[in-house]
Amino acid sequence: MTGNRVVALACAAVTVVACHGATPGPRSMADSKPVDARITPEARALFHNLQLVRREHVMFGHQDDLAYGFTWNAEPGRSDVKETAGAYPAVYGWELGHLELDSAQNLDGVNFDTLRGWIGEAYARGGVITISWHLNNPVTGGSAWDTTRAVAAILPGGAQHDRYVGWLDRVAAFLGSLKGPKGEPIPVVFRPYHETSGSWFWWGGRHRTPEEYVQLWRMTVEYLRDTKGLHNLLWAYSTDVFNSEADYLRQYPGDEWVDVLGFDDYQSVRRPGDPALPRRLRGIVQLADARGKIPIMSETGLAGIPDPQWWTGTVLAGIRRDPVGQHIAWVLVWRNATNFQHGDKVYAPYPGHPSAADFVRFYKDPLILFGDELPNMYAAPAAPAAQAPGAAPSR
Ligand code: BMA
Repeated sequence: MTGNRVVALACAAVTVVACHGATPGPRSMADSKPVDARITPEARALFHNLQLVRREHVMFGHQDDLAYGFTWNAEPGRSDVKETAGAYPAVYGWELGHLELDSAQNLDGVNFDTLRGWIGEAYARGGVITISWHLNNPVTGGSAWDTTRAVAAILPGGAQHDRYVGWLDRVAAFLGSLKGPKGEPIPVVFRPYHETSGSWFWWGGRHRTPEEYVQLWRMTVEYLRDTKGLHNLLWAYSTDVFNSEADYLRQYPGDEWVDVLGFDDYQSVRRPGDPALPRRLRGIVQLADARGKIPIMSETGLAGIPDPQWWTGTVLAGIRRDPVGQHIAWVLVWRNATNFQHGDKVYAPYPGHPSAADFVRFYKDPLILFGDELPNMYAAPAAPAAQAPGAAPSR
């Protein structure tokens, strides 16, 4: 949070009338609030600041940014994004898969103790933390991609329920151990059971009923929030690509159980000008605005980024194309994998990468925020309750 590129929230926070535009925004800041009534002050501030920032800007995120890059692994201070654009991302995505097994490292080889340090570092720098969880199949012990039916078995009364609760205890211990400099719990946008519309994970699509998914979600929220007392979480529901509201909401846990609405989309970004990208961005923003939630493009990317103009020509142009869709809070690209499983390659550039110059243009665009441009996301915005109902501004 340095320099004159830091954005001001004054417009969104105060001069509502002047900011009024054609786009429907959150109904009001009073209506728009986190689902946890006992949420920590920092996590509550994060929620409201995400709503304010997205009136004017879109934050850029990268998965595993500090953990490894194209040519390096676990080297302090390093980041392919920073080394290419000059700034760290605004949003840091992390992954908990295998924490449930009490493993020292996650399924991608990231050590959990080191990860705790990186999360603290990113938070201290003012970044936003979001965490996914590719947990193993609790019935077979296979991976998240083992689609043997398992959801019913971990619901209360199911044969694996106790095992699942034990897994949640480990997740709770980790999420509860994330502490800021004053000992405050670090806010986390927690995004379990993602890409649920697809059928490649055991919690997805064909492998459970929508009702079972809803029960799993609610049970998980209740256990971590109410039983384990974690109040530093914003809850992010996410599907894969969707083409209608009904499609998106098929297994939606309900407005009382979700803070953030996300979708993962690696399809509409394969070529410039695909109308599905602005259409889906518009769709998720409208869904979120109607509910007082925060819309995000929770995962995207083009493996290897073979198009040298991809950042501005496909991503930025797609975001700008729709006046509603551009109110997405963030767009996060996937990890710069070093193990090349699942067809992974880099999703963010590194110095010398063919798209590096375009990535710098993307960074410099006033719409897009990196870590050096963020307002204080963890301080309560000025008088959020005074926010009038109405529209997000046009940009
Ligand atoms: C997937 C792939 C996998 C990885 C998993 C969790 O999308 O990147 O290689 O293990 O995410 O990070």
